Amino acid sequence: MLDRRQILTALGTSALAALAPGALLAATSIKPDETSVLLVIDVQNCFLPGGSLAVKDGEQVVPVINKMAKAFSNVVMTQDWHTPGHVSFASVHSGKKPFETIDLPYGKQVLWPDHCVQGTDGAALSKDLSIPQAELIIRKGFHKDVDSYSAFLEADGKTSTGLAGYLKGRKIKRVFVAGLATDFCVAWTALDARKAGFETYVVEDACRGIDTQGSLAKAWADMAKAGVKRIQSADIAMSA
Ligand code: VGL
Ligand code: ZN
Repeated sequence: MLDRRQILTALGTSALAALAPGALLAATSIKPDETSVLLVIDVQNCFLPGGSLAVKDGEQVVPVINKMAKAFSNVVMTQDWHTPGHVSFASVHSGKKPFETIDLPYGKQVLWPDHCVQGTDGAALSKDLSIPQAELIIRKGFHKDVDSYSAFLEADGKTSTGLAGYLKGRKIKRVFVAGLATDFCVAWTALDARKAGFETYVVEDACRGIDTQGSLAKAWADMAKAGVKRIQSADIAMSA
């Protein structure tokens, strides 16, 4: 009979590491630190049930985000914040309907129902969010002729929101993205976070997507290619 030491030798050290429960935990549990930030994207009434651009099951992200946020000392939220008559609204393009696309000077634009108009109740953050430590709210999409899905760069690909500079100034290295919608503002934010040099995670169960014309599958493929890490909220360590 082999004794314990002989079995371990036969398995080799890498197999041993994989078998050790502590090592398994260390491999799957991510502990946010002072260099980490949680970005809570667009958890606004317009994207929630009853809203003008309601994301299916969007309300389900709120308790997940509230719980996860307790593991972060740095939390930044975003608000989609459009002018009345914003260029992304189908209503300002004659003959166009929501979810159709048009070509704008900066590229292809999906057209949306009117949503998140500055100062309206639809643009307000969900009253069910409970993240008192949130340190900054970035508003985006406030230039009438340019959309901004990303929290970092407007859709022209060059106008900065200032978020990368803020995070770098605060010595942030790791960005965790959650909220609405997976395939638009979450994905564009995560892709730009990578471009800006941050280690980037998207917390899948803390997001919900719109999924128009294959957008959700494309978003995950683009994020994987860019090195965005796809995780679940259970992968985040909730205590020391
Ligand atoms: C969003 C479509 C239009 C989002 C914002 O938050 O994902 N989607 N505006
Ligand atoms: Zn919008």
